[in-house]
Amino acid sequence: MARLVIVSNRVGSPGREARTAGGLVVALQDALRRRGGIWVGWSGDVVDGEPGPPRSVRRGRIGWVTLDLEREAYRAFYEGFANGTLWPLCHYRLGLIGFRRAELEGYRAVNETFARAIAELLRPDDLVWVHDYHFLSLAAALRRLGAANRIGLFLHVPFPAPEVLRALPDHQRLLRETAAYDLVGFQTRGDSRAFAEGLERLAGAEPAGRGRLRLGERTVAADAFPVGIDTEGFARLAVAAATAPETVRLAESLAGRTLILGVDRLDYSKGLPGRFAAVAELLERQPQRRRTVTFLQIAPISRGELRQYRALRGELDQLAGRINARFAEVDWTPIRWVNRTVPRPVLAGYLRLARVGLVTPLRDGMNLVAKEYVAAQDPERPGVLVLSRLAGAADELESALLVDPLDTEGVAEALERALAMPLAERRERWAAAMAVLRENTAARWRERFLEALEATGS
Ligand code: ADQ
Repeated sequence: MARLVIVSNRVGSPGREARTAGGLVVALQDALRRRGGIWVGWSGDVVDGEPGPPRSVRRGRIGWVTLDLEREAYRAFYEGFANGTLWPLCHYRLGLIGFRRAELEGYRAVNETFARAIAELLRPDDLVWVHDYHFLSLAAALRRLGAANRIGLFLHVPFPAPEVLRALPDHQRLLRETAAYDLVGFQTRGDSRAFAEGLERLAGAEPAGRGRLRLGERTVAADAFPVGIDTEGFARLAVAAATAPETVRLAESLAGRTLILGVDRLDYSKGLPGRFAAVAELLERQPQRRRTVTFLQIAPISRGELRQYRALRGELDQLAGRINARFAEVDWTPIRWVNRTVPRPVLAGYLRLARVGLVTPLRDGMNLVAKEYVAAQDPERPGVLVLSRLAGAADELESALLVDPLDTEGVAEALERALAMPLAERRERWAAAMAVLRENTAARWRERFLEALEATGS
């Protein structure tokens, strides 16, 4: 079996145990353990002046190699092109896109830096698996350094349709660089199709059969590999968490009220203002629900150094305050707004406690919270998932109550329907969703991707 080299912006770290690490990290670490391999990523440190050489740690068959980044290079790469340009572009938010040539150059320079570090340790038959939009240019940089390995990219975010991609200056070159991968994997068939169309229409690639495209000398395969979770593991975590002190504390604080729960990074792609408005709409239209429900939104601050993220936080603070002021009574506030990360075992307990999981992104590659919510439920008394059609997860979780996140009234109606749903229907919908999650786990996702990557010719 070929050795595996994984590249991602943040790396899973040696000390992180399955209990605290997310399902994806565990799935990737398992592959490294079995095949032997290296995980390469940013160390999390920025330095002034020239960064030192990469640092390596080894535990058994897995090595971790991390790079520091120079402050300005990091800013251009991470805050600039990756999160200020590509993130809004991939989430169809043209109005939020910022673009600076220097940031695109900085992005390429960081991709180049990673390529040089990887080339140093690469053996000829290593499989290289790169993750996400931070590294669209990495394979091209590796090829320039002579790497003939099979190199795959998995994109965790959506891929924009050609008409949206066209807004990005120099998109042809970025597409050509992406075509230096042997395989590009996406969350949904729609994303995979958008990539193929973009490559054909905007960069002049030709279809080469079996989902492959030819561009100049290179052939790149594109396909959908929807990310899964460790379904049974998360379900077990939720059972164990049901009686944990944190879960009991939340349950007692509800004083018999029904919990509607949202859990997201604080990101404008997650549709939080619309979600708050939908809860307000429910309380407006269904006065009998007042005092009987509590909406808890957990959203740790993310990318707080970017203006759009700070503005969103201000907007949500205001909105939560206004809705609470409108509906609250001396012994009840409808919205609990918590900007904190929750340890995974605790999160599993909260998800199990919630009668409704409310997941309403305006666009999302997959959305694992939706899947975790389903896996965490008590099979005897499962809650109901209200899920945006624009999350990749909606392709698989057809038995959820699917909503259009911009339709505030529609989301409020779905909430009412979820709250009123008879137990038999809840069980039926949950069982259908759970069957999908048992079939497509994180481990299955990883194996499908690696099999497809091994099947590409280098
Ligand atoms: P994210 O945008 O971060 O990921 P998501 O998939 O929902 O979105 O969450 C990733 C993980 O973070 C989940 O396991 C979730 O439990 C955890 N998480 C979120 N909020 C948390 C909180 N408050 N406390 C603790 N844990 C929290 C990107 C893409 C997604 C895609 C994933 C994986 O944007 O579309 O599903 O990668 O491919």
